[in-house]
Amino acid sequence: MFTNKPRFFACFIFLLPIFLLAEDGSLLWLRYDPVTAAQAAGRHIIVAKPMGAIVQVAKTELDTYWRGPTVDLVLDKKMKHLNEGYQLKWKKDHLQVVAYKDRGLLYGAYHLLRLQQEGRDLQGIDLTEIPDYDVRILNHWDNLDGTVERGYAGRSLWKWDELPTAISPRYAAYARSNASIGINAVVLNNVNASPDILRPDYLLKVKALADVFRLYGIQVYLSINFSSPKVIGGVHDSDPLNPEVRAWWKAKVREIYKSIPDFGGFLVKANSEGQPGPQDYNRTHADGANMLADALAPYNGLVMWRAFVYNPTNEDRAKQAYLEFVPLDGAFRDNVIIQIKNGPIDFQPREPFTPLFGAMKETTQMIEFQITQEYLGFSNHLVYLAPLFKETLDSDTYASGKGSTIAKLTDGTLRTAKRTAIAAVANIGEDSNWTGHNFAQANWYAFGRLAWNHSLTSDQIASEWIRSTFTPHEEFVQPIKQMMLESREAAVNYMMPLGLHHIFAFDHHYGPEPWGDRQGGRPDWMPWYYHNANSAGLGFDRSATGSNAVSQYFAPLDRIYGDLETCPENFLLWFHHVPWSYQMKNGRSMWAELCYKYDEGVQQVRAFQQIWDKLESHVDSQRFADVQSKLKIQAKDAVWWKDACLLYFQTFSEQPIPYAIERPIHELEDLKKIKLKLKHHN
Ligand code: BDP
Repeated sequence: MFTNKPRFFACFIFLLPIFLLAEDGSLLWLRYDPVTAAQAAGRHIIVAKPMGAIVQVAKTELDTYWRGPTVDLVLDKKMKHLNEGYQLKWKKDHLQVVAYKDRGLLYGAYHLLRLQQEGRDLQGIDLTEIPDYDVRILNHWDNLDGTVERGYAGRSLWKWDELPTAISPRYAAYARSNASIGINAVVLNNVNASPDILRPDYLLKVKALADVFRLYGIQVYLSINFSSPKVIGGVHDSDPLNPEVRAWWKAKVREIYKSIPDFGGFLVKANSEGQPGPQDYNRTHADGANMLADALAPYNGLVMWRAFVYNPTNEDRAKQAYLEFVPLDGAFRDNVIIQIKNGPIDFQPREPFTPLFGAMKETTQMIEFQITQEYLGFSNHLVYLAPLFKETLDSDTYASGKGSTIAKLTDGTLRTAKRTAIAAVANIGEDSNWTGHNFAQANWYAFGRLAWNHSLTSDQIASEWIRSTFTPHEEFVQPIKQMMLESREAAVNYMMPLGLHHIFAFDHHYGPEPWGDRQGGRPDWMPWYYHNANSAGLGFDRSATGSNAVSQYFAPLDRIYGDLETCPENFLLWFHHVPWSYQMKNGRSMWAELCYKYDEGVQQVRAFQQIWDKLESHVDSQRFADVQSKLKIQAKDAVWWKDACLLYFQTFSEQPIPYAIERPIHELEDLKKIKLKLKHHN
């Protein structure tokens, strides 16, 4: 007996470093320790029979990981108002989770495990959680060949070639992670959709995924190609008013629901960036969306019709979605939701909100965010996105008077909706840590949490995530949280301060190229179209003297944005062409302020490096090294951005870079020669 002990300890000591080394981030925020027999003794997870498959998952999770008292999982059909939510209640000697739906019990179980993981005291707990949105959906831009458009975490999780025969264990792990933060729907494929996804052989693969996801309360949606009837259906065209086309969609939808009875619906990118759509047949977005909506209606399916539409016309790109969609207000079926990107251009580091929000009074609208960091340094830069998401959700549109925030316009408070929804483009791939950067996991987490409860603060979400993902030690949590909270503003500073936008390298969007130009290329894909630098100044004049995009905003925002003196400085160059010498509120010239902002961004990232290095002892070696090396890239990139933009804009401002800030270390001509060989798949 005694002889065993030292061996046991030796083995433990030997294994410990391996365990720490093998910390590859794959566990995400779900780091529950299984209970021991002793911990489980005397506590029960009680469920009334018969038990559905989702409730079974909830019970198994608690059976395996719950170290607290007995938990009673109760389904109460009188509690309709809870929707997919739940109540957690302390009852003398046990805890009760009450829900109206099976999913509610699952979410309640994850809530308990989260509280346990964060080390919270549950005595006397009494809370009710009801999700703010009905559909909380991730959009995967995954192609059928395994590539991911704008994906920076490896190839697609979906192994189309192996499905439906081989079911990767990661499918369930993925679904579980989503369920743990309340995500209840996913679009599997790229919005630039291949018609093949609707072929019978692919639908079998989709069904296999749906069967796994269903256990975690997740519904599957598909992006469709509007030309599918013609391309794979052998129909003469795809005109939404052609009865044959309509019949084809009806039959296709019937076929889908036969094997996937809880199928969610379709996401559609039509007449945008070269994708086919109803306008090809002189029909409207409403004609196209309603045709699909009619096919889906008998099954309670939804159409998420994207408003991300623009063409290379003389009209300011920022105005086009509004111009195309507002005249169609009221023309859409009630199972159509217009899916609108947070900003009117394209997921820039900072944009004002899209003015289409609230401008359609009789049409359901939802917001689309981008979690994947297409315009934020890919998975190399640490940028915590909750502040960006919150900034848009909390923006007051004034659509129905003061207080008409985008959150309230889309969550059913100010506009009635058959179902409300919120979407984000996923940052997930087959990398072992799922998201490429360990801190990019926080953005997936933050989206799920905000989709559930948009009044959570960025601070609360960061704190939860850090505690669950790393450690609950305050010496670690506080500085890391500060770093995360500052990181989005830092990225804006070193990339595009003061409202600058879209000055990225062509096509792949990594790194600066404010000088970028392609002979014969679309102007609305060129940086000069957006920054308009000349000897007079910098910025896009969207005021009444320019494109007048400001007029699309409700009063008083049209006036506030439209006047150089009242326009918030973080949107200055978004709405105005501003003289280099224009005096900012702090007394500096616009040129000097631009220089200081870029410099501040660089200094912020340097400070992140220091914060991280100082906390090494709190983190396992693998994740420490991963994050450390990415911060190095970010710091180098920040200097690259600063030098490229300041040296280039200086050729117009013809003024010195203020002597108080760090001097450029690059030559403009050298920076112009950088041509990264990054592929953008679509
Ligand atoms: C842009 C991306 C492009 C997407 C498009 C979209 O650059 O790859 O296809 O948005 O959202 O952000 O449709």
